[in-house]
Amino acid sequence: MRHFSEVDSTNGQLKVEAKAGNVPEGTVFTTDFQTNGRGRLDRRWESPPGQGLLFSLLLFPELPPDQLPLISLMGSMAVLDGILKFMEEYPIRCDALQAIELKWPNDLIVDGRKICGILSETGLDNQRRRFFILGIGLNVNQTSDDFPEPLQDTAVSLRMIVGFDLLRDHLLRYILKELEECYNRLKVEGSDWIAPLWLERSRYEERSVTVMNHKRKITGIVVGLESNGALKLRISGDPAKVETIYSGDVTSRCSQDQ
Ligand code: BT5
Repeated sequence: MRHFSEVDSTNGQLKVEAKAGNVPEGTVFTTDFQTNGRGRLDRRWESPPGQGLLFSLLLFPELPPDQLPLISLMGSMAVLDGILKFMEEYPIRCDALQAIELKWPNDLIVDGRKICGILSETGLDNQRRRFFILGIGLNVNQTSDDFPEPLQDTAVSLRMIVGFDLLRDHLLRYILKELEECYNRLKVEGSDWIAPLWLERSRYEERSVTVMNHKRKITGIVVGLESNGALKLRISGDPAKVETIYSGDVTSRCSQDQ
């Protein structure tokens, strides 16, 4: 584990080291502040100094490239379990944590507000081995005012849910333990369990969702996930048509009876 008090992006730094073959599988880069925290599609991840968890984990998964998105789904489940197990250590019961939900493909949300985002990146090292970087940003101790203006209505932190500050280092340890357990399961059992488990835990099946995919808005009912994690939608207005969505942003999700 390497900690930076400040860095441009933990994903960016880890990618440089991974490409050069300088770092082994399992390496974690963490920081208190990113000057250029990155989201997907050149978006930014904003986190004021010392309040969130910002880290990147290096893996060398033995999966075909089209299966790699499963690692992001696995990562979001591991982060959620890490949070829940960490909070079990606190003497106070926080039922509000049950409101944390998985959002396809890479987020955790609470009442529609984002609490965690994942940026997955791959590349080849100097021996042409494919590496995978799982970059995780989790809002921990921010108050609403700590988020920049445009995020104040769309972002939330653990502190805002439970009402008190949390020990970020301990939380990180819990999350890394969950990630390690999931990754070991992936190595032993293969990846078949990830998509069904994610679908069950997200309760996405049979729900109506709207996805923005390359500026195209697609609304439909979730009929499942492909084995590689892609979303299968029965398109609204054309029930015979099932479309597979490989990337995008879910912009709304209704329950079955809405
Ligand atoms: C993500 O992208 O959600 C992936 C974020 C990954 C961040 C981690 S931090 C450690 C590692 N190093 C990096 O440089 N990155 C990773 P995306 O789905 O594209 O969402 C980005 C959008 O989320 C932004 O455009 C904002 O609207 C919103 N956002 C930015 N910061 C946020 C925050 N702290 N909380 C909630 N939403 C945020």
